[in-house]
Amino acid sequence: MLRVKEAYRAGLYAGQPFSAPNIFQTSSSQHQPAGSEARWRCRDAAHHANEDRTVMRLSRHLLLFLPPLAALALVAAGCDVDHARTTINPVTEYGRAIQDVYVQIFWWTVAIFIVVEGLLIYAILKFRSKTESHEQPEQVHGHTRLEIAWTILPAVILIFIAVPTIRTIFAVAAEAPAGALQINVTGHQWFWNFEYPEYGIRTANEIHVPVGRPVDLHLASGDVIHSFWIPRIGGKRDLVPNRTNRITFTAEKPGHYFGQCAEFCGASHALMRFDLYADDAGSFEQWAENEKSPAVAPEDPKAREGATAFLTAGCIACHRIDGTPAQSRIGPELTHVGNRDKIAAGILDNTPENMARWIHDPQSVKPGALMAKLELTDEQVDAIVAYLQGLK
Ligand code: HEC
Ligand SMILES: [Cu+2]
Repeated sequence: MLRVKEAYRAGLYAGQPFSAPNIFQTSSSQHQPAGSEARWRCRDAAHHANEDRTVMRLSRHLLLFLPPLAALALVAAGCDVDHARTTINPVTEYGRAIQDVYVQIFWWTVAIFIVVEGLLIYAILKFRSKTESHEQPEQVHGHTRLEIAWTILPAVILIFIAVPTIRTIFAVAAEAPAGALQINVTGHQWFWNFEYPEYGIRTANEIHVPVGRPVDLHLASGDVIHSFWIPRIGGKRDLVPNRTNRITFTAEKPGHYFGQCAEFCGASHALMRFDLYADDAGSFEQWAENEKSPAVAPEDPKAREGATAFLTAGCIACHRIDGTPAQSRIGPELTHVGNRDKIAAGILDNTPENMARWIHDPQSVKPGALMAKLELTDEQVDAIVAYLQGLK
């Protein structure tokens, strides 16, 4: 009987609670004394239990490899050559303020990890079973001092995390400094319009800022809630209908920074991108000078044909080209669309082929796009493309 119990325990400890009670039942239901057959079965069960323990030991070794493998996968994922979308390499004081909190919390969690894992490993080694006995260890319930400690300690850690977090929340919500460059941003399904009141500039999907000068973004929405996010500049901040939110930052390094709407806003939310260029002061002024001038009437005959088609085919219902009768602001501003690197809110390179494809069938590029698909001949589209590409 003792052996049966042992086998039962062995089976149970090997994670086999079902096989062992079976043996127990067989031997008792048949009212057999610990006879030969029962003993044979028990030995068999103990043997299986041993085998199971070997398997478990093996799988435990395999488990040991999991953390390094996961770490390797993470490192490999970090090897992405395109760092345009990283938040941990900020180029503004705004981004750095957020990064600083992130780094502080990171080190707090590293310390907590080391302490907790250290205690765990210590306990595993110190209190592991040193004999083959499978007796239950002494069970401990309640330890007032320990319970007080593990309630107070996390509270203290939370305070250490909360103080810099709240301080940063207030710091990044501060008013823009005097002399900041104001840019009004309007999010639409699924593109961005930008307005520079100081320069009288209106543009879309491509935003230029001068390095070293504070920028004061006024964020509004034309329809639903969007979120302005340029990972390397900082963010995110929502664009809420009937409300103006603000972001202020100073770009510290010239460069091209990738932006993306960060709040689900409908079918093509993932295709609502934009680009920020931080220019040195000279090239910013040059860009601004060009942007604020009205569109120049084309001379090339095909482009002239395109200009007429643009005004008559229905495009003016939604688009604005400064210096022409097209003055609607439902769609993106097109006054200098030929100068932009991308079209369709960062989705397509601004090539004549892509622009023709877009005008022919916007919804095939961007599901649900709110630009009308007009019935135009290939010649009309080619002429319009020649016109728009010439709007430098
Ligand atoms: C019903 C309104 C509407 C009409 C009509 C319309 N568009 Fe658009 N257009 C839009 C909207 C909205 C977008 C932005 C789509 C997006 O990116 O999601 C757009 C985007 C564009 C873009 C890309 C701009 C950029 O910077 O991303 C071009 C080019 C364009 N339209 C040209 C035209 C031409 C040419 C016509 C006439 C054949 C036309 N549109 C007619 C609403 C319209
Ligand atoms: Cu959006």
